[in-house]
Amino acid sequence: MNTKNSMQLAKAALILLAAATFSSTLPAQVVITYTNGGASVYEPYNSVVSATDAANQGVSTFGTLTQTSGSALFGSQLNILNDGIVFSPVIYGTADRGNTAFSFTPSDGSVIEFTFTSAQSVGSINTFAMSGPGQLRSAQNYGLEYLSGSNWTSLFSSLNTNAPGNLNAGNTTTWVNLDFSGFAGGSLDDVTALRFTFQNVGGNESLYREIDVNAIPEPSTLILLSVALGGIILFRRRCS
Ligand SMILES: [Ca+2]
Ligand SMILES: [Ca+2]
Repeated sequence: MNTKNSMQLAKAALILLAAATFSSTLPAQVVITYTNGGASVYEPYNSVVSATDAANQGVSTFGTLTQTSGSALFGSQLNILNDGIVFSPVIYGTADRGNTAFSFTPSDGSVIEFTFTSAQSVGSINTFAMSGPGQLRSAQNYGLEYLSGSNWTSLFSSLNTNAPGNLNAGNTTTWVNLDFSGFAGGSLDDVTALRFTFQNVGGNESLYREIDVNAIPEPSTLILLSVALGGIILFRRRCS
């Protein structure tokens, strides 16, 4: 190969490397989907939600759920958010699906934090709200941040209240899905805490019923270390 060809090859390799570096540094997008049943169709009584997700009460990965700012309105309760139930006619009766006693109803600007007992690899999050017929209370709006190491990072500052089914377009959104599969490796990694900031919907009347965090624990540094040590020992044995 002559010098000119070598130079052209090197140049092409540099362009490819730059393109690869650029594409790998593009910001990942959280894909947000709003589920609704259609006009005047509300969350069914027997909603499919998880009682075993990473943030559920009694699951080993769940650390704490605390409200760090604002208040729970109308006699609502924070621990409704991770008991595995959107609504149960057996437990609550069918008289009023919009009953605030069976919800967490945050004041405008309320902040809650989930912590985990170990770093999590988060694939998706589902948030559920519920209302009685003709009410605004199933509409949702919040911002989301996550903690990795000692750094909080904002994923988005608010939901789209004009999305089909949300506040300004039918009021029947009851299920919001946050999909992190666009992130490197297909998940949002090294998450030790999540912070939700709730915004005013319908005069602070969103009746949140459940937050499901679908995640798996990160491989511990101990496992990584033992794998690395095993590799070194194997390499030395093969070389000797
Ligand atoms: Ca759950
Ligand atoms: Ca619940």
